[in-house]
Amino acid sequence: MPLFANAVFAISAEKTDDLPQPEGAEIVFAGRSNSGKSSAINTLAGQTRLAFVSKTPGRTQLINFFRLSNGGFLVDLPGYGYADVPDRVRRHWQEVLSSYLRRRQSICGLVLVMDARRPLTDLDRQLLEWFGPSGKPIHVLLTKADKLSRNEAAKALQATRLELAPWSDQVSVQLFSSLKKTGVEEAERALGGWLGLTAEEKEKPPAKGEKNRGQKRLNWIKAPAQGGEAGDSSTPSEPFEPQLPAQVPSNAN
Ligand SMILES: Nc1nc2c(ncn2[C@@H]2O[C@H](COP(=O)(O)OP(=O)(O)OP(=O)(O)O)[C@@H](O)[C@H]2O)c(=O)[nH]1
Ligand SMILES: [Mg+2]
Repeated sequence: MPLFANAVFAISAEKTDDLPQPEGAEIVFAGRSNSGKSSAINTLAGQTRLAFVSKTPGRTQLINFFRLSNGGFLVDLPGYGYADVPDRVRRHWQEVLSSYLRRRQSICGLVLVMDARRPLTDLDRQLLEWFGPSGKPIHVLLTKADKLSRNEAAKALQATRLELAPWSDQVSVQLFSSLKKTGVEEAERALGGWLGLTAEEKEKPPAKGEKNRGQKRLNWIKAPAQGGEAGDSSTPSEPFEPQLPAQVPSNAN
């Protein structure tokens, strides 16, 4: 059973004021429009229509929260970099995203979703600039890996890891495909770790006369997180002053 199989839609927010009170640890999915964020959430939840997927870029226009059975959340962000958006809307989203990523204490980690064919665009780097100073973990999914040959995919992975090597304490990178369902276990390990969930292989005691004696079941169990319960948004995390790149809009005159 997928790690996030019990995820259910909780709430949508259009602007920072609409954000729900932090209740549990939030795993945020961010990335360029059409990179496959909503698809990745569906894949990790083992569902087809939890998050809205579309061929048309820019379809996720709200911050969507999906509640997990352990009290945490998966958060699907609107994509950036979609050209066909009025400036006013683009600015609005840039402000909402940067503010959410920089200030929300309950975020426990960022999943940066990038098309394996076009990783680390300027906007992806800007996102890393916004979130990096938090010191919280970042897991990169190089999605649509099925569109590359095995060799090309390995090269994309290696090149991205190399570029992000200076932040290897904070950043991990993997290949992923929602279409082929590849990379799911690796992603589950990374994200489950943030929520204090660990895979434990348990042998089911065979009932008398039961078939499949000794069949193994993979269970995800809740492990105590440091500084509080797993999924506890009160887990200590210092506020930080982000180092904003020059192109980020600021309120200064
Ligand atoms: N081949 C392939 N197609 C994918 C994969 N992941 C997503 N797609 C397709 O890419 C398109 C965009 O996927 P979404 O999951 O909606 O992308 P998104 O990042 O949520 O897009 P926005 O909400 O617009 O930011 C859809 O047509 C998906 O079917 C994948 O791993 N492989
Ligand atoms: Mg989406």
